[in-house]
Amino acid sequence: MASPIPFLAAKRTAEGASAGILGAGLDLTESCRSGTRAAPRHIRAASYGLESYSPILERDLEDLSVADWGDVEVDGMAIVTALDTICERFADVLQAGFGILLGGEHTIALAGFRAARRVYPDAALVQFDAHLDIRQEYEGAALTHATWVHHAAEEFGYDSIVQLGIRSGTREEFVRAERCLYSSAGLDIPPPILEALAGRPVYLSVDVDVLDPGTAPGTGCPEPGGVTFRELAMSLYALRSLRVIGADVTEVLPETDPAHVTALAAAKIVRELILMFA
Ligand SMILES: [Mn+2]
Repeated sequence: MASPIPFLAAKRTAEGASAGILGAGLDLTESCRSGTRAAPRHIRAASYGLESYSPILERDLEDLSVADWGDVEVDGMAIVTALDTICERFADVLQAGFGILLGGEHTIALAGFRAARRVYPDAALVQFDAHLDIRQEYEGAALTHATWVHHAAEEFGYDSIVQLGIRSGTREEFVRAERCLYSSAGLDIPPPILEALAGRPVYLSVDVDVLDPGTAPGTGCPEPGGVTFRELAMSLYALRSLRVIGADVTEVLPETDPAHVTALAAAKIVRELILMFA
């Protein structure tokens, strides 16, 4: 396991922290290319390139206490055990306060959402992603980065799931996604859906491939036609009224990330999420 690099002003211990970061470099089921296991380290390293202050939010990480919980060791584990292990550790992070899970492949979002539901039984999932990820199975496997939303829906109900930025999936996936509380190519949540979420704890899952490959080329399954960083950031700011209790940022692939811009985008998303919700 790579030794954790503190995120900006992060402390090493969880005590008294208002937010916690946990790395989960799961890298088992990628279909396009692997390498996401290195992502948590690269995202933490990229955070050194950012100011701790957000001029849009007018808040500073230095006014908060962020704990770095290190990385979950998942090397050599089968997928079921790996997800259980991530869920256990992340539930501890969420018990302590607002939590960020750093991927790793997007499958970790199932562990993240399970942990969220364990701590907050009524939690809803808001997914930013180019892909629906709602296949029933993928290449003969049940638990993969392309099927995790199907599992989340079966375990916790389609009415707990909102999908944004979607621009890829099979015909069957798009039919199944109609059962979700909301599923859209757009990034905005319509007022009635926002209202439905307003009374519930919310877990956010951000796959960096929701961004256009021109903005975030370093990802496992880049999908043309995505949004700019600014557009994604604006839609995250629009969630400020919600009670977001945790989030993941997944699918950074360092080896295809020229100039580390994708890791940098992920780090900035993490900063803004902590400043908004911790
Ligand atoms: Mn995706």
